[in-house]
Amino acid sequence: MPIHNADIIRIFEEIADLLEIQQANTFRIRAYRNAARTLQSMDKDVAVLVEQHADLTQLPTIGKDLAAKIEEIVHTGQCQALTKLRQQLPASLPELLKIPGLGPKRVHALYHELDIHTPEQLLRAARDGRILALHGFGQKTVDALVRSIESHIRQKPRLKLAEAAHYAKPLAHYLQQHPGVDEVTIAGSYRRGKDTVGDIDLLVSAADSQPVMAHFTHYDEVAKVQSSGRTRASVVLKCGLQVDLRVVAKPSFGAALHYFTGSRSHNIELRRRAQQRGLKLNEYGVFRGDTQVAGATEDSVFKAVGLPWIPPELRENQGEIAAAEAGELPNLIELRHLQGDLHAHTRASDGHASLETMAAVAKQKGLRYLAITEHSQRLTVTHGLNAEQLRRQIDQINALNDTLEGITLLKGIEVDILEDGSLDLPDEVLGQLDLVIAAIHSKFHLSRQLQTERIIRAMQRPHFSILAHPTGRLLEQRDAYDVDMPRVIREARQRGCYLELNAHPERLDLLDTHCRMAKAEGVLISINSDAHHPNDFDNLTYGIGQARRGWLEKEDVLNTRSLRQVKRLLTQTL
Ligand code: DGT
Ligand code: CA
Ligand code: CA
Repeated sequence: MPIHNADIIRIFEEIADLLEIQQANTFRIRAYRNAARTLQSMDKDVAVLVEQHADLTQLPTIGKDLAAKIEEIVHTGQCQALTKLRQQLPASLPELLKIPGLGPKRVHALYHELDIHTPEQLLRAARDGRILALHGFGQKTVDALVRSIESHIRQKPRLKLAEAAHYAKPLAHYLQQHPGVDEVTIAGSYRRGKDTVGDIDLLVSAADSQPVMAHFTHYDEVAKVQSSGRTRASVVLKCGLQVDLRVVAKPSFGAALHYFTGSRSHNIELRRRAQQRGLKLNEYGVFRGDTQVAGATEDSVFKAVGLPWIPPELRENQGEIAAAEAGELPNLIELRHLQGDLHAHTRASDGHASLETMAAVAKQKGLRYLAITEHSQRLTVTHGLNAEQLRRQIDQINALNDTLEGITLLKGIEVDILEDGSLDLPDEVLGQLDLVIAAIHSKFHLSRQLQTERIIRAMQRPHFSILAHPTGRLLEQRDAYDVDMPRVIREARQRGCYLELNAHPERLDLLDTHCRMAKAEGVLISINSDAHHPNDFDNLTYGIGQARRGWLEKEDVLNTRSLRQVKRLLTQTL
């Protein structure tokens, strides 16, 4: 796919933003902005000029240095200058510049004085008075700031994957109903299994695009048609979600699917690989000269550039192309590999069903074991159990297990990690359980060091088995708490305990990058539903998606083991 002027403009603007936050030389900053404006006003892609070896310094505002950068971007898709800046400053900082009332000077101060780099952190600091204490911020400024951050956060409409599925699946089904449609696939970040998506990208294969377009724009849920052409359209649904549709002919379906699945950065890398082989790769196919050599299926596209098919979840340009080349792609975990679930609640704490019901539904979902892990006493809002109540549940589960067939309940607890890193129930009762999962439910705002030490102290307790929702984030609602995850993972390896990937679609709080880190350290991950309701076992699908994005294989996941094996692995933590 060609590098468009828009791609280069984005890079130059980001460089200028970051330089401004660094308070660099104003002439340097202006040079990038002017160059961006020049590219904006051109009526063709500068990439074409580069390919014709034209002298870019003939363009207004483009000197030698910027010409070289443009060539670099066209050839490599990247810009070293930006890569370097991104290593010096958090990537989220330029977003702060978009908040009315915040210029580079203020962003600089917020970052250096208060370590603020996201709108969420900024809002927190504005509300708890830390900003007011900063030089140059009066009460009026802070009040105005709170209002603009709130509206900024509101208009950043990324949708959780599960919510997006709720709208995208029926729409895909609706399109599939049209007689002229061969195939419908949801592409984009949705297909890559990202935890949140910015919009939905639908791809349709049809011989005649026009009737499909009309069918699409007449969908009942469409609130606004933003654009509608011969083969592409863009609408906004009543729920506010944007949907982009492309209709392509069969011979191009695989190439288009690959292109619109992205990520952008993976696409650029693959296109470069095609070029090295004397091929041209774009959304219509793979071409040698004017002859199409592949493109009807994704498989054919990869094959044409000498690679095996790469699962969409890996396509983030994080080493997947090299791994494919070396024949070392991971054999990614699938839902059917899970033999059990190690985190669930019943009515005994804040769940909605009985032990019997949860066991029956888990069994029906194909699971062979289910750990019951209520909250502990400290969490009064969730009716957490005290030692006596937990002992009673242990007896109940023992009795129930005698009557169950095809599924075994494991006795557990989701015990609170207290501020000092101790656990919310005495060792004596924890020692009677099959597993102890432990989690933070309070004091989210401790410093990175204190939070990390708190968790590590908890991990060192004698009966600790699994760290539950290890970053504490709620997607689009609550930031992760600040914790040194590499250190926690190393500690888990030494201690011989495990980390949870909480599959609840609002959490998914062991990030894909953490999964990869844990895998590299040999720390097993438990993919848990955190079910509070029988329907919640379906959460596991989302946990699997996130695990796949983290390159996890069956062997890397604790609860792919048989009951016997998992019991043995849990014994080592008790
Ligand atoms: P999102 O919607 O923000 O969650 O992320 P994506 O990845 O779905 O991004 P989106 O919807 O803007 O575009 C869908 C895919 O189309 C993207 O992953 C790669 C491809 N694509 C779109 N625009 C460009 C572009 O300007 N350059 C390249 N190389 N690929 C693009
Ligand atoms: Ca998208
Ligand atoms: Ca899109």
